Amino acid sequence: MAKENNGKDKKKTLKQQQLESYTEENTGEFLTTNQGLKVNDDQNTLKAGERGPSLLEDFIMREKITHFDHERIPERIVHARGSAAHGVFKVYDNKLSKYTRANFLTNPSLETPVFVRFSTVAGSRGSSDLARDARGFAVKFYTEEGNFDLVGNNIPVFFIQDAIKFPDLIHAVKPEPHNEMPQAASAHDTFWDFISLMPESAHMIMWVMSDRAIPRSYRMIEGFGVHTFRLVNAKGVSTFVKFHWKPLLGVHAVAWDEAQKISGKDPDFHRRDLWEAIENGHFPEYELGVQLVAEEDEHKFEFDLLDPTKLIPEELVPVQKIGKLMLNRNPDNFFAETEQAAFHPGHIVPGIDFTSDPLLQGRLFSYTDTQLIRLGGPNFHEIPINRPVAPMHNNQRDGHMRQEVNRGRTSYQPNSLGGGCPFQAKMVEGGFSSHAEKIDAQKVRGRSKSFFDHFSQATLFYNSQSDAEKTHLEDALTFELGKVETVEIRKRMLGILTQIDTGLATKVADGLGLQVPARPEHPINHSIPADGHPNDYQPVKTKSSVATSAALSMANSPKDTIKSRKVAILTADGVNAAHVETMQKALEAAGAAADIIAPKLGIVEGKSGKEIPVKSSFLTAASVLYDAVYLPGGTTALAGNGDALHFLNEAYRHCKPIAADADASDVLRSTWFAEGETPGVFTGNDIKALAATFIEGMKQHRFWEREKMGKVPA
Ligand code: HDE
Repeated sequence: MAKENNGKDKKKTLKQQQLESYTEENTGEFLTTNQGLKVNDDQNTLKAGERGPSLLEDFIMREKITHFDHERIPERIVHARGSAAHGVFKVYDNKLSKYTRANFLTNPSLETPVFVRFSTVAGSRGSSDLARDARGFAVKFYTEEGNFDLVGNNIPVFFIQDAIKFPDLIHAVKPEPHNEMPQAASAHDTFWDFISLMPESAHMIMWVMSDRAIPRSYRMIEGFGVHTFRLVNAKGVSTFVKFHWKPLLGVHAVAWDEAQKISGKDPDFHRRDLWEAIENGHFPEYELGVQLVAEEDEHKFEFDLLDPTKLIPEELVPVQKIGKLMLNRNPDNFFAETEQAAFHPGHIVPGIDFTSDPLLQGRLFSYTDTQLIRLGGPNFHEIPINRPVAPMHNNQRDGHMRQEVNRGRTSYQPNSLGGGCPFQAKMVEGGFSSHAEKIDAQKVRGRSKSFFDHFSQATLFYNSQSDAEKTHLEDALTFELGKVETVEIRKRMLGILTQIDTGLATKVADGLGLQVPARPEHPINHSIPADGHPNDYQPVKTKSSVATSAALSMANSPKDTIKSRKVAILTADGVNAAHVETMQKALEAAGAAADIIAPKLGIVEGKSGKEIPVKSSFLTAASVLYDAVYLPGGTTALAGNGDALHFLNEAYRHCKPIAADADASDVLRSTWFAEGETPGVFTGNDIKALAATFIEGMKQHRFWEREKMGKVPA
């Protein structure tokens, strides 16, 4: 595959240069202890005689084993499973300088190094990438004014409105405490018990039950900052902002049946996809977008900008694209970089500030706290991946694993012995100063009434989905609640669904063999505090001023490229080698990769005698690992090959584009879908024309309308 742009040849970013000073390579070197002592045998312990006991004196063995014993650190309590890459961010122009003094958002000549980590939320470090779950999208910008972390998700809203509920939410979704099952799955009683008692999660539930929760690739997800933040300009004027990432490849998902199968065939599917794309020069790209709301417009919406269970429909405030992120380098070492990266929504730079969103406020505490236990002490900012490229100088000292050797006598302020250094920076000198938000309030442990509409945007999301997306959402809810054993919880969830859409509730109830409960006149809220008056906490449904929003449906995502998609070419001896070559060339010219699959490894011999090297056999390949399938003519042998027929049937079931030479009909006749014309199945003997139609079909990603014809038993 052609390398479009080799990140390694480009000028090294400041961060890359910094990281390189910490790298180590063994090539051509002697083996040493950690003290630099050359070792002449690290395969045999020092013993009292060849058959005698090992000696305590053996410092080489002790050092090797001691280090090994301490290799593991606690995994992240959430987002434990992740993959990351280095890249760069560049803003398009200086238009945002009206709103922010952040240099990296206003200076188009700056290329800011970034490190981006994608993750699932609930599963452990070794769990499958394809779990039904939200995805983390955490970006660390190493700006010249300090690190800015945009620690977002691929879903623009969250389950809860207040950080104090986060431990409850996570305890409910994680494997159940008595038997530690199920791994990386929300389809179990404790999760739905919690959710069915938590009406504020209704909107988020629509998103995590949608196909957004089973992405095709990390390169094909959106990202959202979720909370409303502030941009602050040089005059101190603040503007509310929501951050968005939009992938250039569009937003695409897999089918749920496929996701479950990928989890077995290749649990590293997303990790591998990201790694390979970058190695092959298909650098993932995302545009950064902002929705801006003037301070004086804070209360003009039917929802509260501080409520993290709400989004701002793009129909009300358009997303302005302001810059582009490109991921162009894989990490050198997973542990040193991906695992030790410490993100924090509280890492901000001048020109960006927080709002009082109660979820964000709690996060500002949690992220440093969690690193103290996970990375082992207060000096985690000195780990190479976490170091800013901006200089660090302060009076913080000592602690476990301190790296910096601070010179001088003074580590306090004010001082005269150290010349008053380090100096505090005025705003004009780049000093950060918190936005002077006026607050005049009484202390209360409670919530604003403006947070009480839990259902309108859940309905907006549902109404904005395509027919296929609606069906997938209904199926997902039926699946998840079907795994719940406590019937009362299923019923309570149906009660919540009636408040979102009675049609949806009816379909799910039908699948569960239950009656749809009557839609309550007043929406229920089971989470009323013991000392609260029930009416004080009743959810209210406000009429949304937007009926449907195009941006909420993946069906409206750009579908104009097949770059980096994977195509399986099914072959057997006697195959039409000329057609294989033409198809392969056409696909590669469009940026896709085409793999030759055959009954066994080695080579297949074309009818012309041409030998074609085989990439995978049916034993190691699987249709779920590909985006599309091509079946050339001359493959009659596959008509009697169960693995090949399963491959085709399964690709058909998952609504993938399939191209076949007209004279491959002997094989097609043996598949489930042989009869008649169906969407996304392309046949013909003019190979160039077939390749062109196939490529156009692949741009559509999936032909979901096929599902209406019934499921293929594959
Ligand atoms: Fe997190 N979250 N979170 N979160 N979060 C963590 O920090 C937390 C929330 C998100 O790739 C932890 O370093 C609380 C929303 C991402 O390393 C922890 C609350 C959003 C990542 C933590 C939230 C996120 C984390 C675990 C509710 C989307 C992975 C390890 C108030 C905007 C970052 C760590 C990475 C990780 C706490 C809610 C995104 C425990 C208390 C909302 C992408 O600090």
